[in-house]
This record gives sequence, structure tokens and C-alpha cells, in this order.
Amino acid sequence: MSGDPQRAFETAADLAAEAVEVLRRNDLGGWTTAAPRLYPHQWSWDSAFIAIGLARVDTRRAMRELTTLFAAQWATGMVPHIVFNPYVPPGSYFPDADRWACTDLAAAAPSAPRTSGICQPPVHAIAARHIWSIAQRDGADAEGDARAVLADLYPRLLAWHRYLATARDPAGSGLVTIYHPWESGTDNAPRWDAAMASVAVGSLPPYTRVDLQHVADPGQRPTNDEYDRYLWLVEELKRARYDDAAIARTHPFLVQDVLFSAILVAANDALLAIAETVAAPDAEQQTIVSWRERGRAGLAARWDAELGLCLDFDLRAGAPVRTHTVAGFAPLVAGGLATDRLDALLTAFDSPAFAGHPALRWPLPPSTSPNDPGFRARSYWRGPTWPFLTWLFWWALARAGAHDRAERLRRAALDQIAAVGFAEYVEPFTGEPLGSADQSWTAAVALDWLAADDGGVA
Ligand code: 9WN
Repeated sequence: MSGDPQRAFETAADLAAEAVEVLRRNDLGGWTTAAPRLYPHQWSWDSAFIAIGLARVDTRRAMRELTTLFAAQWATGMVPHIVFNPYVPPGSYFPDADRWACTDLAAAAPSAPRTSGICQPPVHAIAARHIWSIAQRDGADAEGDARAVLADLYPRLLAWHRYLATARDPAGSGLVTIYHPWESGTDNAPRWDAAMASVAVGSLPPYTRVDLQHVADPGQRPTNDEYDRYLWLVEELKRARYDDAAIARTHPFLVQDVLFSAILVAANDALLAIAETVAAPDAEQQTIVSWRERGRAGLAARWDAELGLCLDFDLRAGAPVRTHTVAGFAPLVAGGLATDRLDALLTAFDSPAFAGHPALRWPLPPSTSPNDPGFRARSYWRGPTWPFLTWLFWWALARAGAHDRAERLRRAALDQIAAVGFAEYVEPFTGEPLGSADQSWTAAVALDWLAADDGGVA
């Protein structure tokens, strides 16, 4: 980290201490709020990234983040995208547990804790393996405790991945179908614009947005029209009683999400290592290998040679989604690439369309390419950089053996956080922090980056 008068943190030690403090403040006892005001519940993929950072502080607490989340797993194997905190006052976040009504409508939902009825990308096995590898270096006690938790977590992770490989991919394409942009985690990226525009919004029960109370400028959040559509999809899911077979027949938004699918491939790789550690039966290990290989083939089939990116596929429209977003680098996350495809992806990643854009404040990939017609520099998922997503690409680059490239990304990412603090997302040209402050996963990835001072991945 170099000298800059406007830095929030002067030294790496200051940055690490404050990251630990953010996670401590957001720790509600065995689980961590995604952010103190805007997101007062436990979010699925946030918790996985949080666990990755917590592993650098306390591997037992890191595992607990995952086991708390998996305590809310549905009977189908689905890990819900939100586990609601029963202790926050009504009106703290919308849509709340009452609006989702999962306990009343879905036979597979747990009665407690209450959850949302959709999921998010499966980073959890990646987090579990990461914690395990750190625990192994922390001495016999930490290793023994981590091994015991892994043995308990493994069947839950397997059920989660099985759900994604079957209910979310009935055709065996290797790609995961999402029912809602919230499932992608990249909520209002231009990736979803066309599919969302085709959703006919019916008569919605009234609602009040809470999110806008927690950001300085509503332009940083999705629009009211987007919210109506999000809420309408929730009503459609309720009408199908959250039943996957019914949803596949009737739901107006069914898109094969390449980034979600690539994370599942990488997570299957991690799950395979966990399966070996807990001495899972050979047949299960072979099943995991088959999911991983099917996922890689599915992603290869969605490669668009003209754009040099991997594209989502809209099942309702029967067409690929031709947008320029970081999701296009999904095969990098999935790994196992031939050299020419890896080179093509690295070239596109560093090109002026993404991390090589000359006007960027830091050479970090914007969520949407500035060349895409849907790009908006300050708007949620339409352009800002998201530190946790930078971490995912850093991790993928290191796994692909692109160590120098990974190290440059890590340094730029730490410079960004040192300058702006633990913002949810960052305007890519000016470096203005946007969204929530003290976002847990931003603090978590900062801790992991600081610990990986040789660019290495745990
Ligand atoms: C809806 C918690 C979550 C992240 C998502 C991010 C945002 C929620 C929202 O916040 O989504 O799930 O209310 O906007 O898009 O990736 O998990 O940090």
C-alpha cells in the first residue's frame, strides 16, 4: 500500500485491525450480518466469503458461520439466500420472512429459522476447504476440530450440490437455472434486463422499500420498476409453493446463469477434496467428479467466440444473453481450461473493456463493462467494482497459475480498500465508496488478501 493523503488506512496493520473490528461488530453470535443497517440478516454467499476471512482470525468461528447457515438448509438440499434474524424490529429489511411465507407454503422449508425461498451461488464448499487448509497449519487442536465439523458439513454440502445438479438442471446441461436475479447475487446487472422486461407484472400486494433509507442516493440501488418485477417473481414462486418442478413449468424467469454454474464447478472441486478428507465413499466422489465435468462442458457450450465471453442462456426466450459483464469470465472461475481459452479470457480481462480501461481509478474489473449499453458507473451491479468479486477472480487467477496477474490484482484491490474502507461497492472511475459501509464480506476478503502476502491461496 503506497502513500496517498486521502487514505482511510495508512498501514496494512491498521487495515487488518479495522477489518477484524468490522467483523466483530457485525457478529451476532455464530453468524454475521451482511452489513449493519442495510442487510441485518444472514445472507448465504456473504457468509461463505465472511468465513473465508474469519479463517484468518479463528478457524472455529469460521466453520461456525457455515454450520449456522446450513442449519437452515431446506429438505430439498437448497441453502436459502437469506436466513432471517428473528430479533430485528419489523420493517428492518424488505422483503421479510412474512412476505416470503416459506414456512406456510413450502413443505421443504424449515419452520425455524425462517428463510427466503431462493438461493445464491454455492461458495460454501470453497470456504470450507479454505478453512480446513488454514486449520491444518494451526496445530493439532484446530485441525481436529475442523475435521469434526467437516465430517458433519460434508453430507449437507453434498445435498446442496445435488439439489443444484438435479432440481436446478433437470436437462443435465451442466448449467444452473436461476428463478430470480437475486439468486445470481448480481441483482440488477444488465444480464437480467431482457428476461426481466418480458415478465408481465400482475397485481402486487402493497409494499414499502426499506433499502432506500440506508443509501445516500437512490440511484445507487435498483429502480422501483425493477423492485416491482423482483417482488412479482416472489409472488410467482409463492404461487408455485416453491416447488421446483412446478416452477420449471410455470415460472416467467428461468435463466441458466454461467457465473453461478462456474462457482458450482469450483465448489465441486473443493467438495471433492473434502470428500477425500472425510473418506466419503468412492461412488460419491465419482458423482462429484461427474458434476464438475458436466459443469465445465456446459460452460464451454456457452462460449461466445465473437464477444470472447461466456454467456448466460435465457430458457424462456431460447437465446443467449449478449451482455458484457464480469460473468463472462465464468470459465476462469470454473478452472480446468485449455491454454488458448485461458489466454483469451486473460486478454479480455485485462482489455480496455474491463480491468484495462484507461480511466479506471484502480485496475480492477468493473461489474459491467464500460462498453456495455447498460453500464452505469454508480448504479448497483451496472458498473461499480465489488471487492468480494475481485477476490473471486484473484483466487481463480492464482488457481489458473497466473500468479503475477493475481498478485497485481491483490495489490490494486488492497489499495482500493485502504483508500475507501469496507464499502459494499465502489465507483470504478472516481473511487467513490457506494452502498453500505462496513460491509462484512469486504472486510473478510481484505483479511484474506493481507494474510496471503505472497499472492498464494490457502
Ligand atoms: C438481495 C447482501 C446481498 C448480497 C447480494 C447483493 C445484495 C440483496 C439486496 O445484498 O442483494 O439479496 O437487498 O439488494 O446484490 O449479492 O448477497 O450483501
